[in-house]
Amino acid sequence: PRPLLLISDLHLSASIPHTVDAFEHFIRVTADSADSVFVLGDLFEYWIGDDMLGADPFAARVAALLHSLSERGIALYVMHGNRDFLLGKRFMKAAGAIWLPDPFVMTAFGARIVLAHGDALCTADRKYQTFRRFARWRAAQLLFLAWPFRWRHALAERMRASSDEGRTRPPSPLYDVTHESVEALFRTSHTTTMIHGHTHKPARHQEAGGTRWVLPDWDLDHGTRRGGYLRIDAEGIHALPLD
Ligand code: OKV
Ligand code: MN
Repeated sequence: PRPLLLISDLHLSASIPHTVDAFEHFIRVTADSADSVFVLGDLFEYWIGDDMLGADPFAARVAALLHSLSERGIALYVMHGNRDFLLGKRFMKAAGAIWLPDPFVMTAFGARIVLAHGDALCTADRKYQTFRRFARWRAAQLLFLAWPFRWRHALAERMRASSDEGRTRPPSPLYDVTHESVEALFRTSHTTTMIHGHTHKPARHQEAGGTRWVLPDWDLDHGTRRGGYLRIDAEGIHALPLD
């Protein structure tokens, strides 16, 4: 049986060409022998509506690249992240993807595994959780999506600029998952294995009576070579670097 591959937090945009190249290699070469590819959120740096597919050639190019997976018989599953939670039906169709709710429990090689983006687990960051509740509200989304494209683009630019300013180094524990939320997700999902991204701190933790795998973010454009993926096969779960 072929392996499952999981990635997250690529934050793709036309302004990070080396990361885009690494992603293209992953889809064309690394994933070629896989059963399926799971994207656990934040594939894109931002997403302001599926009309980006018509307005932004970069968005259309990524969707077409993803579509090559289903054409080769490789299933593609896409979960929303905190940045691209407006990815909708039109994108999923263009990418040949199946949308996954967050959290999602799957059975792989006989094991129950809970998948999540990870932002909902960062419950110490009250300010972010308030934004999340508001922006995931159906009415707020429909109102935002009804705005002209250039207004949405301008708001997104401003929000991203102010979020970059607020970034702390070293990252504050405020932006990591809390033990209580991890424990609660293990309990409610009846699992002892969890995979998520978002925190940009790739690791394998033994905690709350389970194993918690954290996916790496990708960045090959700032003098860095961050990135990688998880592979699940009959042998278990393994963290792998990019080729
Ligand atoms: C996404 C984040 C920018 C973090 C706005 C309703 C509102 C959706 C939206 C606008 C912004 C997504 C969709 C983006 C996430 C940022 C900066 C920081 C921490 C509304 C529904 F408010 F107008 F009603 N948005 N975009 N950030 O640019 O992709 O997650 S985004
Ligand atoms: Mn994220």
